[in-house]
Amino acid sequence: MPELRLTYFDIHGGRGEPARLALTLAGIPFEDRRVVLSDWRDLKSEMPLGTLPVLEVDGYPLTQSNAINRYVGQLTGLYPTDLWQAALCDEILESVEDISTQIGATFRMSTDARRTQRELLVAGPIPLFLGRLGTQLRARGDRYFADDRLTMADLKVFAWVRHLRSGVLDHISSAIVESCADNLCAHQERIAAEPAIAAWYAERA
Ligand SMILES: N[C@@H](CCC(=O)N[C@@H](CS)C(=O)NCC(=O)O)C(=O)O
Repeated sequence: MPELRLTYFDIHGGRGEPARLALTLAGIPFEDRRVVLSDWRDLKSEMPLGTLPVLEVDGYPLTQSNAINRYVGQLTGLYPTDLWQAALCDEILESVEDISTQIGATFRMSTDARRTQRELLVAGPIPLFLGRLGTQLRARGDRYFADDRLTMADLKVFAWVRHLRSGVLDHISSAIVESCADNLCAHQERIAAEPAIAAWYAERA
């Protein structure tokens, strides 16, 4: 097994969380390097693309969260080996990335611009996406997004939905998921109840 160090912000959720959870579920040791915002300015220039997450594999850095998710997914057995199921898994990884990018851009805005932009997202793109994601989950059996079992796609959706429901995003109601796609809430709660995941968050409450 390679030596792994995953660098990401010291938050619950976000782009680094699916890889943290996958490695934890599989019991694969890794260094969970957490960056506090006050240290980020100095660290940013050391990162290959100036962004996080970064996974170092035997000292070699890998950027781009979904590249990390696919690599970690294969390492942990949480990425489908069947080509079609892998494509379905990728579809979800990339869809969540699209909407996360839109929300992520609001963090860099002024207070007023952030409010306006988040209100625009709440008025259209977020509910639309949640509804469609819920429909996809239902069409695939209403438990998992690909391969009839837990994969990186589920962990990516889980981390995003958990973040939305936590209420930490100003101007985005924590009830938005429930009102658009309650099956996504059930999906999130089911994954949260996995013993290794429940223990992970209990330790970091
Ligand atoms: N497409 C990249 C986006 C990376 C990204 O924007 N990461 C955010 C955190 S989730 C970041 O590093 N923000 C701090 C910055 O850009 O200075 C990926 O998927 O990894």
